Amino acid sequence: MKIVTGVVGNDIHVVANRLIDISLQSRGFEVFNLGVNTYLEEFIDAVVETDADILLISSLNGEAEGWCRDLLFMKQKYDLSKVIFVIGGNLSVGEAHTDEIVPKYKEYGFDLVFHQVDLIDGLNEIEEFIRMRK
Ligand code: B12
Repeated sequence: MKIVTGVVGNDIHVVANRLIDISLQSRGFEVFNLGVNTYLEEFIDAVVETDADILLISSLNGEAEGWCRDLLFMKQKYDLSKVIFVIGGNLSVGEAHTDEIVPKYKEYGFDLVFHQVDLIDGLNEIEEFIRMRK
């Protein structure tokens, strides 16, 4: 399966991005890693160009909300109904409850939302989600 990944907006935290790339490759995904400092439009362009099955966005500095609000609009514009949209990392600035964060990002159009979730647990859940969808 093809997966586009990267770190959204003005965020330059690169370490998790490298780990995610390596972990996804070791699980057999074909990875298109756009790296840090990537904007939503660039992610969507890459998904369309590569015909990706999954878009996995990371945010570590907590500012993803502002950069991802237009996801629903983008999804409609390009008919991305078969693509799985995932976001994870630190999804708020400062303290916030997962119970508040997850529904908010789902409203923006994400299928899976991982706020401060361990990477291995998150990737296991993504693979389970793919199995259930088939
Ligand atoms: C190193 C670091 C920096 C370096 C980054 C260098 C680089 N090029 O990578 C520098 C010094 C540049 C930096 C800058 C800033 N930083 Co900084 N930084 C860190 C630090 C100390 C470590 C981050 C790291 O690499 N961790 C190692 C990786 C492996 O772990 P991770 O990032 O947590 O990622 C894991 C999970 O989040 C998860 N994950 C990530 N993405 C996804 C996606 C999915 C789908 C899943 C399932 C899981 C997942 O898996 C990863 C592996 O386990 C953290 C504090 C900390 N101890 O974590 C702060 C931290 C991330 N930084 C923070 C902040 C605020 C900033 C600045 C805004 C500070 C400032 N005022 O300038 C700037 C922002 C710059 C920018 N434009 O983005 C905050 C974010 C707070 C928030 N979200 O509320 C933190 C948490 C520090 C803190 N406690 O306040 N930072």
